[in-house]
Amino acid sequence: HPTTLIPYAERIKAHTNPTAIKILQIMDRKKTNLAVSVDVSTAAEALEVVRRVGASVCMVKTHVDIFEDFTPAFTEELVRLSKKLDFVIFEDRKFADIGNTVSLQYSSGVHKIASWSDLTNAHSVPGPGIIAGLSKIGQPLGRGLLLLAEMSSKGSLAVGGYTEETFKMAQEAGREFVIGFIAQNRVDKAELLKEKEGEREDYLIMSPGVGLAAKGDSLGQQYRTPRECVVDSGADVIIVGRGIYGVSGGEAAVRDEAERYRKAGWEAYEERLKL
Ligand code: 6AU
Repeated sequence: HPTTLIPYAERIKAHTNPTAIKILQIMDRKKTNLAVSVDVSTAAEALEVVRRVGASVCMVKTHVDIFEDFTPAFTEELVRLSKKLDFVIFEDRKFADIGNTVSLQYSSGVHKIASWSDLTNAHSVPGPGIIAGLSKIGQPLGRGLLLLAEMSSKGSLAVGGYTEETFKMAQEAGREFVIGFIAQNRVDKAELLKEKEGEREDYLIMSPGVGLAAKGDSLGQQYRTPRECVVDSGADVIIVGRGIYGVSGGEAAVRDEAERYRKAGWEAYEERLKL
């Protein structure tokens, strides 16, 4: 795939969305394609994990609706840490409703996601209105959106024609707001990429379901190694949750594990540039 042979730094010029540019700049600057998912049950614990792994990641992914103790103080502190430790914030909200509803869910409620999260994601199942509803809120703020084109879980229905139509929906919407996909493969197939005035269409592929130890969990999650994701399947960013924050051995162990995944992801990226 042509995109996978281009260094992250060189891909910056193919983007106009501020969040996409920021992600690629951070990846290049910190030598990391690792995103850590902090799916712990309290905001306090999540901030502890972020302080430990922040130096090793390009992105911190949250599910703020999991926290028992969510307050706006959490997002204030997360934003402060994102500036201090140089990472992008990704609230993994997986919007899945009509445009009008998702624009309210994105801007309002307790979480006010658009006000603090650089990046979020959405299912394509409702059709292009979901992108229009989210972009109305997020694009003026410089936010970015990923569409879920495939999932890591066993038996996922996001395959074949669904995946292809999701790619086309993103392509139709344009790259001002939709900057890539949650997927297990390069869903932006080379033959579908268009060139406009010499500018390549460039999408960021972010892959969850990554583990160096486990092969899966008891609820259908399936893991691949960083190398399988980045070299074999062409992922740009690897997303790791339990593999990092779930490691036993306390604070230092979590920090070391994040470094181990960062190295594995970066070595895989360097390997694929030589293909
Ligand atoms: O590494 P884990 O299994 O502990 O966590 C994986 C994280 C979770 C999931 O909600 C999320 O990645 N995820 C997603 C995302 C990021 O959208 C899609 C998917 O297909 N599989 C998946 O696990 O926070």
